[in-house]
Amino acid sequence: MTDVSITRLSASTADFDVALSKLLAWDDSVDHQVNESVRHILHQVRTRGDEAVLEFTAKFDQVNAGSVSGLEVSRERLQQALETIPAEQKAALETAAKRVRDYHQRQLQSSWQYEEADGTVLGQKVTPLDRAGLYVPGGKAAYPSSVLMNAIPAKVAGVAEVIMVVPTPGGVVNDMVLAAAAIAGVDRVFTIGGAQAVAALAYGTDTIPSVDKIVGPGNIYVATAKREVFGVVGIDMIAGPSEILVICDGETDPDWIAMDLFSQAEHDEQAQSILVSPSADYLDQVEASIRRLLPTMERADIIAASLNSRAALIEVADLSEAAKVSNRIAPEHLELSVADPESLVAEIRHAGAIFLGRYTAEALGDYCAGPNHVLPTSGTARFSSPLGVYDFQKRSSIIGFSAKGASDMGKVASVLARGEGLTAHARSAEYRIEDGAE
Ligand code: HSO
Ligand code: ZN
Repeated sequence: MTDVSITRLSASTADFDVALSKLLAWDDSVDHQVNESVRHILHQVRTRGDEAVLEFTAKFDQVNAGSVSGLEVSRERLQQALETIPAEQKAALETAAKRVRDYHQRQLQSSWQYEEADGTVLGQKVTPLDRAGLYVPGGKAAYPSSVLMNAIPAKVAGVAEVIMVVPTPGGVVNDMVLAAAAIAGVDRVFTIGGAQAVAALAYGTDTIPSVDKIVGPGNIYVATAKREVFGVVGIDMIAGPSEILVICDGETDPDWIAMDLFSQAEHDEQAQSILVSPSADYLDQVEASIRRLLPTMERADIIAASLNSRAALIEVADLSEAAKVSNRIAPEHLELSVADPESLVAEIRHAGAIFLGRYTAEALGDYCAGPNHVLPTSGTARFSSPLGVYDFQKRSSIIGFSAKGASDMGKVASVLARGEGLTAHARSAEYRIEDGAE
């Protein structure tokens, strides 16, 4: 069924706020059944290690390996995948990887230090994580581009070991995913998935080393497992369905905008595509394009379901009001398909990635622009940022007092410590107070 009926809203109506809130809500209700089975899997892997990983992999993926080492993909196999995929795919992956690497290089943070007049030294030491785990979904959702987007920032940060897990239901391996892993410099790959893979990465087994942080998208079982192991290891964000919001002044080819909306809608029935424009006539034109183009789409069913349940065409008074609506939504992807995107971007406060001008299709950002395609969804761009090198670096504070500094600050610390009733703290600081300085 590829019939569409898309929600139409106007920012000038009294019930706009209520209608918008309704549009943005999506069903992320917890599934107790899933929670329970994830907890069981985590416990089994934590206590029984490799043995449990093997059992769950046989049960869920129908892959029977004699040992977990048998589920590791050799470096030769990764290299072979790289050499056997079509030359055009290899070249595209390499171009994308280079651009992603160049962009992320600029995010590298370095350590810093400064000295106060009395010789006291303060600073921040930046170090990469030792090990990161990268979850790659199996089957149709196995995106080679996501391998690049997750692994390259880790490598740029200086993470010594990136360990990738990818389920291979029925033993089917995606060569483009393996090729992307080779290009991105992934160190080890295991063909395991689901909550059992998350557990193995979090707790470690005899064969699979434990990591410090787990990143990468996954289904409800993977997301639930990541939430559960958070604290034992770090995790990236838990991504919701993809979203795109386009602000258009009414001058871009409506077919282009229709296809941009489709590009996120085709990810998932729950994906959200929104067009905001000051021209009601233009909204009609894009809607006509949507109807005409939809039957030509391979994933028409998913697109139709997404558009019918979560899309909207929103009329606003002007581009400033469009920016306000967008800020309220805080979309994952925001296209400014207008004549002067630079001046409009000044009004944008919350968005995962901002695409400037009519030529900048969001799809370019998904693959090869350079910035990361792992972005905050569901309004979380209000307080969070794209995945980046900084997610794989951490900071240690550096504090070094001179004798004079220890004496001066010792007096301050002593007063505060005694105020808190912590005598050992106070006396520890007081030992370092120079008598002469009293
Ligand atoms: N748009 C997705 C990323 C992606 N697109 C991967 C294509 N492949 C993130 O919202
Ligand atoms: Zn995409």
